[in-house]
Amino acid sequence: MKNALACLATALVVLVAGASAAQDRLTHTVFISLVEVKGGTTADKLAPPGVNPKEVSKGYEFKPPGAADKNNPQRWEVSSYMFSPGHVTVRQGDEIALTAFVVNGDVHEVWVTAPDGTDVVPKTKWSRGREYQVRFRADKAGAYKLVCSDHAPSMTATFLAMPR
Ligand SMILES: [Cu+2]
Repeated sequence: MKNALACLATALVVLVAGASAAQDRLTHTVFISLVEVKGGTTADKLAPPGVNPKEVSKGYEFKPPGAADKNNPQRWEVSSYMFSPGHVTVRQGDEIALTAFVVNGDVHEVWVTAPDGTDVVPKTKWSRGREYQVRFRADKAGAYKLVCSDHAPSMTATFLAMPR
């Protein structure tokens, strides 16, 4: 009888702890924009890069002197596609309700991977001017990655799940 009571008390403690851990779990509503930031200068001020930025990442664009501006042969331009914000911190077990809006780039092929590399949001295409909503739970501690294959590796957003 004493053992049965001890078991019951233990079960209650586990139940209460489980309930409070579940209540602790938050849903984060995150708004992300897919954007392109641009920069440029002229070759008389700064020589263009020796390595084409497109060889560093598909997310970087480069217009060399002569191609950037027909009226200014010295002008060269660079740009980078990115998720903004690109980093979000949550706690393990939290849910992320992501709303994404495509500002720049006609199409982005995106997906979300868990820290162990499994897909938590399957590959899909996001087009300019549209808003998309996806949800996933960060069950594992570590980095969940939103990746765009068209502009990898630089067009990546990280949802870092801190261990509980
Ligand atoms: Cu992209």
